[in-house]
Amino acid sequence: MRMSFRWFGAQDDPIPLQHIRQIPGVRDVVGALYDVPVGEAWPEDKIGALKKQVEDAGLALEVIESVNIHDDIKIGLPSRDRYIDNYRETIRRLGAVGISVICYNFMPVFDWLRTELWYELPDGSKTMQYDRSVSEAITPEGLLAQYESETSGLVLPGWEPERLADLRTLFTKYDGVDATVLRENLKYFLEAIIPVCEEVGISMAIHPDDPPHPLFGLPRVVSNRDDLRWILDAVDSPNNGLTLCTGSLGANPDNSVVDIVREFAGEGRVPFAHIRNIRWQDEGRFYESAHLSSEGSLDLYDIVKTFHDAGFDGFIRPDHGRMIWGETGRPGYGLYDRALGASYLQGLWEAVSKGR
Ligand code: DNO
Ligand code: MN
Repeated sequence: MRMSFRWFGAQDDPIPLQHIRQIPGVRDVVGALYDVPVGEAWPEDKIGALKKQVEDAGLALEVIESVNIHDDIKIGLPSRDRYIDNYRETIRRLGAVGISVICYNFMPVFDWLRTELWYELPDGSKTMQYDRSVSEAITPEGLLAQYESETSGLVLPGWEPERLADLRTLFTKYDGVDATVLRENLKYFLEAIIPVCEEVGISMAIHPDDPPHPLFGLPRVVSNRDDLRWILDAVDSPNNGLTLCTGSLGANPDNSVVDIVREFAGEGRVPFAHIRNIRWQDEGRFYESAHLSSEGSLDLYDIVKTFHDAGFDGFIRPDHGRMIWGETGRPGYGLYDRALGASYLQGLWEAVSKGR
């Protein structure tokens, strides 16, 4: 297991690499380029510069999160082939500098979604919350405006204003794209890129839908065990893998995260894991708790033990954390609670691996 930490780059992340380096046990950074428009091939010089920055700080860069997928690929438009070619080129260039895992998602239009970015817990910490009844009542434009005002200009990944500028047109393009079509389009994409991954030694790692159900009338096909099974079988290659995000899958109480870990990590199809906790509230509501089992609804001991017993040797990162100790900035991605998460997860791992 290699413990990693997500970093949004020198321009966008208030957390310097030097601080990440000081978190015990963290030697790997999960990074990305944030200034390349979705669909374009990532320039070699920018990839090289990112890698150099990370290495100069005494850390390693082997995991990219995310290389996002152009909506035309998800919709299945004829223009997808050009975007897929660009994606293949990006994979080759990332492979050339030693990247081994690419995280991505296949959610139409949006990435992860929360209805409350600054939900206050009884201890005064702030966290993100999701309330299904709110997401069913609000328009996507309404939510976008709320995010813009609540993040004081910080752009959340997957919510880039330029891509969302013409949200209605984008939605219209999805007319007729139901779950079956979306799935076939994912398969078409995987069939085109996995051979390149096999050539250059990269594992693709699809991130589950977050939250794991359809939104705004758009389908979602990466929400539960059967979805994951379908994706891995669609292109049955060790390079076609998962980002097993426990908080995303665990948001649906019907998903047994432990069973999902046992099955897919056991098959060696999980190159990357996001391990975090969430707390189910009443029907359709949850918030992102601290990582500890006692703070949330998922048993992180069981989850870590199952990863361990499955022989998991991929990358782990803590995922969204709370904002604590007066910290402000990017919701979910403060330094302190994620650092506590990284330490806790490593403590569990050590206990499980030494325990009898
Ligand atoms: C949610 C987070 C997401 C994730 C992207 C992957 O659980 O981990 O921001 O990174 O959806 O593409
Ligand atoms: Mn995640």
